[in-house]
Amino acid sequence: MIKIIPAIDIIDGKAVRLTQGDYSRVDYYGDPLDFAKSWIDQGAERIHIVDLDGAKQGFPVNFKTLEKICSLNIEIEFGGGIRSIETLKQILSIGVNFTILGTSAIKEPDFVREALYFYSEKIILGLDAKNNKIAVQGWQEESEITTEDLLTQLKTFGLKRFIYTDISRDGNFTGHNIEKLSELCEKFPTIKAIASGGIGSIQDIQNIREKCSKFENLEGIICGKALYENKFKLEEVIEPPSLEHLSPTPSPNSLKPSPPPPLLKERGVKIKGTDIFLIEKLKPFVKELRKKATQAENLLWQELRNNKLGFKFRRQHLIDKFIVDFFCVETQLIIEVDGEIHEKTKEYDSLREEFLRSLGCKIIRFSNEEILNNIKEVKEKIVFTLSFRRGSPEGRGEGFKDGST
Ligand code: AMZ
Repeated sequence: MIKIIPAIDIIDGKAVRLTQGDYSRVDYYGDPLDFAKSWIDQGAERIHIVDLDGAKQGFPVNFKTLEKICSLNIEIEFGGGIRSIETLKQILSIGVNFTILGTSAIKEPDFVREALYFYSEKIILGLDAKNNKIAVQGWQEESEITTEDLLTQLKTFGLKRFIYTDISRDGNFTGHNIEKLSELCEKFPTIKAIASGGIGSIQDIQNIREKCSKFENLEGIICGKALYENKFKLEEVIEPPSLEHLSPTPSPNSLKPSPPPPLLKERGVKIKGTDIFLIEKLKPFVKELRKKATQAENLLWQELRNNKLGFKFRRQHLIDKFIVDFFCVETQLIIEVDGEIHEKTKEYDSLREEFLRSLGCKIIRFSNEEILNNIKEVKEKIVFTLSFRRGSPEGRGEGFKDGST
């Protein structure tokens, strides 16, 4: 499945878009953190972040902003000003998953080789081209090296991913350079490709999906300005996960597990004893909620209880000071059932979710109707999500007896 990757370019702590990379044609859009949260809410799996000040100056400038986005617990690819192994390590240490190297691929080849030697899975080559020649230093300088030359060189040093941007199309909604992208995907099938630049409509995304469906190495499509200019919403172009290959208990080998999220305890969140007074105060409320459970909640509980899906769930579970509908300790999956009350508590809910996500929890939601009308599909979705979060050692849930259930 090709990921749709929303982009946040940053200048002076603000989310911006340039047109064709020109720093004098800048549109300001607001707080990068707000955009990141909105992309996450709309289902983004990864966010593309560029420090444009950093790309120009040769070292990351908007580090604090990046750190804040990293704390949201979403996969991040980041570039702009990474020119030394020390900077690279610093960027990885704050939780960035992939680092994008552009200028240094041309100007600091030794560093790039070292980076590929130690961190090949975490390096993405930023292949930003004008007339097929690589541009560097915030795209303000052009080199004589072609996209193919650079890919051929770096492939021998273990390059695993590249982002291809046709600078002439960036930020001007003329569609991606699919011809060139296809050529590169075909010529370098072992390197994963991400398309960037030119996306202005849902049709532009559809065109890439259709014309490049044969390339298994096409990993993603970056969308920037089109989202900021409301050409379409991210949630409209993110494909829902396919459930076709699901069996009720997927084998660990049939789906690639992601590394287990650290337990809340490991993240230093004290549950027992955090605020005994508060827990004691909330306990009757928990009981009350259980008594008032809706028909849908009860139906779902019948499916989740007693390890029926292979994982232990708790209901009306207290995490720190928040009560969640259903919680799987091992995978830290929260299932929320939305009812009328959620219409009135939207603001509180989003604060609560932000906090819970920051602890590494994954939240999925269903409406009462969804559960009552199609419990089978609801179950499949839960099993699907669980399968991606499995992989914890036996008995991880042990020791999590916080007295809160
Ligand atoms: O828009 C620009 N002028 C621009 C831009 N988007 N200049 C650089 N960049 C991005 C590249 C890549 O993701 O697309 O910065 C990153 C590379 O930075 P550096 O510092 O490694 O060249």
